[in-house]
Amino acid sequence: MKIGITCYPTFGGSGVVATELGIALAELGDEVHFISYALPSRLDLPRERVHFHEVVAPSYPLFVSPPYTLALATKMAEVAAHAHLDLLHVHYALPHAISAILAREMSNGIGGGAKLKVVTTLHGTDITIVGQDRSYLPITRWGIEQSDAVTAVSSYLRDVTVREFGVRRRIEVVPNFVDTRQYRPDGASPFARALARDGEVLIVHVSNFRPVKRIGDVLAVFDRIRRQIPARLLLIGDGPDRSLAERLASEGGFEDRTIFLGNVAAVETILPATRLLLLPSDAESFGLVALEAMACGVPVVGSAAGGLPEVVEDGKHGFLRHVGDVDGMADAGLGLLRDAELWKRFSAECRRRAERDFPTETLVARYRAIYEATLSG
Ligand code: GMT
Repeated sequence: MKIGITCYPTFGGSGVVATELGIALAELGDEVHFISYALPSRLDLPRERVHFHEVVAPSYPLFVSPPYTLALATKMAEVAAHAHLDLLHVHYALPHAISAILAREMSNGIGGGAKLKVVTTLHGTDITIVGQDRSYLPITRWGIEQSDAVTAVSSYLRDVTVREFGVRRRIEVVPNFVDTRQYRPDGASPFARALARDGEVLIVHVSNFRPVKRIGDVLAVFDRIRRQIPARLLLIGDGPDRSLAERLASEGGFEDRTIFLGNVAAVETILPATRLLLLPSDAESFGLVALEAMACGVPVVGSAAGGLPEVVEDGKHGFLRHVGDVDGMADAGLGLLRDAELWKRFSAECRRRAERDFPTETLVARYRAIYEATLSG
């Protein structure tokens, strides 16, 4: 197959999943064309059968902002025509699904070829936050309805989409996946191993530092833990609430126990050096980083909300508490960190679950089956 993939090229989970999917498809013999405004953060080129097409949205004094949606649609149609694409698989509904539908309409019938198809994968805030803004809800719903196939990364996200958007069409749940050969318990780099001082445990949080991640809770949980045992907090990623995190650590007097690493492409070299991942978000549709941590044998303490319980089983791969229950999360985390045998058991269960339930091969095959059904439909 010849597949166009569009995603946000940043460090977020939707871009990571789209990139890993594209790489895996190319390894299976498909031809993959990434179409975005920058090279996806985890896409290392050159690679056989993988191409990248940069979208540039020129500015003009009359435009409020450069119309990226239109430039993207134009580029999609152009690539579809030149590379003879079978379908466009877009990750994150807005504006990618809209651009893809426009591209499909533009491409229709060009060269007498078959109609270009559009597969849309819903990832999270495209549905739970952005898509529900009244300014965007009708067009998000239209994008979902007009796509040839739609997938969601968890049952939670599918249910929210059906409930909040009132869509009746089929939405298939295809969970995210992890490459367990790359994410492994013995994969820590010397750099990562040297981050903890003698006797300290490393606790990690990875995110885009947006309000939905509840960065204040990450710091509050860590503060409670570090008062009881020697610990250090690694913060990976960047975003609007990073300065809040820096301020909270400094006001709390534990600045020297926090390390801000910023955006890191190779998180698989850091995660295995840590003992606990904190993910106390308001809601994660899936929580890809939790799965990545689990593949590295790292248990998770986070919120019993959204799709996270579909990835982390409370009491088996970590502990999930009500959103905002920082005392409960700290107690659960301490319980694990203080009991070496319990931690070992959880760690082994984490790895087992990643290998058994979220392997790349199985879930990439699910996407391929959706492509095939869409193309023959
Ligand atoms: O939706 C977002 O806020 C961004 C998106 C991303 O690009 O990181 O995250 C979502 O998609 C990920 C990949 O499917 C999921 O693992 C994250 O849970 C989800 N984020 C939220 O639901 C907050």
